[in-house]
Amino acid sequence: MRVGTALILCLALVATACGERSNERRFTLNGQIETLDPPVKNLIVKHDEIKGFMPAMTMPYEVRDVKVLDGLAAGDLITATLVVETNGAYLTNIKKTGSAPLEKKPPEPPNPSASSGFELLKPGQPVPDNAFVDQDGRKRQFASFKGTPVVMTFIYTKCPLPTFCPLMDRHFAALQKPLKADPTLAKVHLITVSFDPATDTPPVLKAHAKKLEADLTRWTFLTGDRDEVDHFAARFGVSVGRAMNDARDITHNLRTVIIDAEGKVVKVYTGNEWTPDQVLADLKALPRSG
Ligand SMILES: [Cu+2]
Repeated sequence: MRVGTALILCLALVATACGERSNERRFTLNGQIETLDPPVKNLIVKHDEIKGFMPAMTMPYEVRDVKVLDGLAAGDLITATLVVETNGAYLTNIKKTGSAPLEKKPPEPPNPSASSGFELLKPGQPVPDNAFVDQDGRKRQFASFKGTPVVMTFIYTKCPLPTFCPLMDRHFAALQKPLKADPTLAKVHLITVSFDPATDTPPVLKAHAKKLEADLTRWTFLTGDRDEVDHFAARFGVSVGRAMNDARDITHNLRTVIIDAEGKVVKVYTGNEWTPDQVLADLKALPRSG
């Protein structure tokens, strides 16, 4: 009897483990290490297209075990396995295949105005009053959000990497509850702007919002004319690259912005390292208005 129970338990555990593994997808990645800081479990890799998953790009990747970085250095050409899970992604089986001089290029211009003709917004400057369309297909001027502090981020719903746009979505979803619970922050509005209007039409954004259990009275999803969205996003340092042969093939960075009730920039977070707690602390530090 006891043996039987134990056996059933074992089988259940094996089944769970298998089930988890089936959510995991593995891809072969070929590229070059651009930056590697051994104490950090993070390396920046410029890599080729991963067929069926993502275009060629340069991105930060995590490793689960720093040991896999032993003997590796910036400039090394590598082949590795990219493991993509529901809520994360990491590199493993990293093998050095050679090395090459690193391409010399500034990582990101501190001010993209030179290339885009648009000045980066500084804290205290007003956010431009761009025209958008929301998840219900309604026209929305950005200025219509004045009166409450706003946390805004930029994404596209087809983003393949769980540590990029989907992480921004998860962070925003996680912010909903503490914002609602804190009377001093209850009015804060969340805005997610998609820079992929070709795919992210209002109905797609609406379905995306539903999947995230977004409370649409406090969280709005916007899109609009592609060039206008690009220009608006560029003012915060967002750069979006699209493949010549397929506009849905997108390479991008991340920016998340805190905007005060008067519609002025307070703070811009770069990358994916900010946490909901940090945003909550920064929102609490805002001077009280009305
Ligand atoms: Cu993305």
